[in-house]
Amino acid sequence: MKIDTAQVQELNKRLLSEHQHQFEFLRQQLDKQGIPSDPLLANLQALQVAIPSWALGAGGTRFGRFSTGGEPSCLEEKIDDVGIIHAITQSAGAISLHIPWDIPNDATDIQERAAAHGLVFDAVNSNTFQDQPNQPHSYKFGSLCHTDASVRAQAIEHNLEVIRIGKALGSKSITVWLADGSSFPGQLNFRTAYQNTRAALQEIYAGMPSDWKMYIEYKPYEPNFYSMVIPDWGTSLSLAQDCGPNAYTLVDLGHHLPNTNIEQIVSILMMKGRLGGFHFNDSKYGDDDLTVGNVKPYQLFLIFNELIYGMENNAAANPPLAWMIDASHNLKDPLEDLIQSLEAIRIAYAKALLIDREALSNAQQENDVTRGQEILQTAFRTDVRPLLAEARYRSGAAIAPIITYRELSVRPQLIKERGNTTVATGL
Ligand code: PSV
Ligand code: MN
Repeated sequence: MKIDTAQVQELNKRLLSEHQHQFEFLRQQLDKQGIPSDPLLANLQALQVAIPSWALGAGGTRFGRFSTGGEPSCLEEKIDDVGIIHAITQSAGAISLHIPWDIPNDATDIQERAAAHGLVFDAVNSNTFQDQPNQPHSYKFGSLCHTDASVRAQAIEHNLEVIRIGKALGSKSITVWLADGSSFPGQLNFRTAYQNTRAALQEIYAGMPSDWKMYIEYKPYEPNFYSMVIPDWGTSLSLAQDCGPNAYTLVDLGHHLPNTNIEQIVSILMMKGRLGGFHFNDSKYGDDDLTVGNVKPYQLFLIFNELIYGMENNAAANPPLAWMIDASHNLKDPLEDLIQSLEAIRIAYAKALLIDREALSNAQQENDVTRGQEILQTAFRTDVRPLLAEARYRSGAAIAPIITYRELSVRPQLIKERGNTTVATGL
């Protein structure tokens, strides 16, 4: 299924006058504060976030899985689904593949299909957290950290294969997330596990084309519950530094212990020039992988505050970040959920762009704590939704994405085309 942009424009017509009224009101308010709207709109139009190929079907928990109906059953259909999101929002111009869940049969075909939707391929992700049929060695006791060199060699080769697949598609980066660790004290030697992992990552790094980046993701627990080999940003950073200049830390918002100050992590990683990218999601308790910004929108705003500060004060030459969503859930229509996530990311970004940075810096210098808080919260409490709608409208996308998605009857049509029982690969 492909969305006809003329249909989107047609639906926009009904919403246009109310939208223009709301946008004009916001524009005047911002003008009074000395904030011109056009640069904000240009920034929003430029922000593209990659959609993960594994989030297009209903997610499951270990207790069960409830299908949405019309789920994509192959990579081609996953690309079509991202194309639908992009046509409605013009802000999801990339797709991130997980291998071996999404191995293309013909890379050129797949690239052409993606290009027809205006999509490019973002980071490719390796998977050494599950055993695959006919795989000689098991990852039950780890992959890159394993005590047995032949298991490590198999996991290294898988990552090199992922790089080859990514190259054929035009990707420029690989994300490595390891489930490696231990569930019981005494199960492994921390140092040996770290050293094995470091040597393996160095081998994978050496196999990357010179214009590629490696993103090393961390996670404090799950599936291992006593120790993870890469539990935190410090471990990830040290491994990235030991690999080389093109290795970076990747921050997944769900991969922190409760109440961790993620914005501070972002700030320090950017200062070191080693923040590679983001997996956006939201959580209440752990790695819940819920819709971005639905539980902690203020935290998301504070993260964007540091991201923008980092981009504007970039002595360490931190490269442009890879923005990716990594969410999944078993209740909502995945496409609606992803549209909501995109909206939340853009709201946080737009609000953070409104922060009066000079005034904030002065307040910090003068230790005026109250003023610092007022400056942040003034930006956070501004309703920027008309700005987002205007950016979308100017890009030829929907003024109101969820309304448009529903009025176009996307899900019923997908169910008609694909049936009710298809299952998308993923977790
Ligand atoms: C692990 O929890 C993770 O965040 C990693 O990014 C995986 O590759 C992804 O989820 C998909 O399962
Ligand atoms: Mn992730």
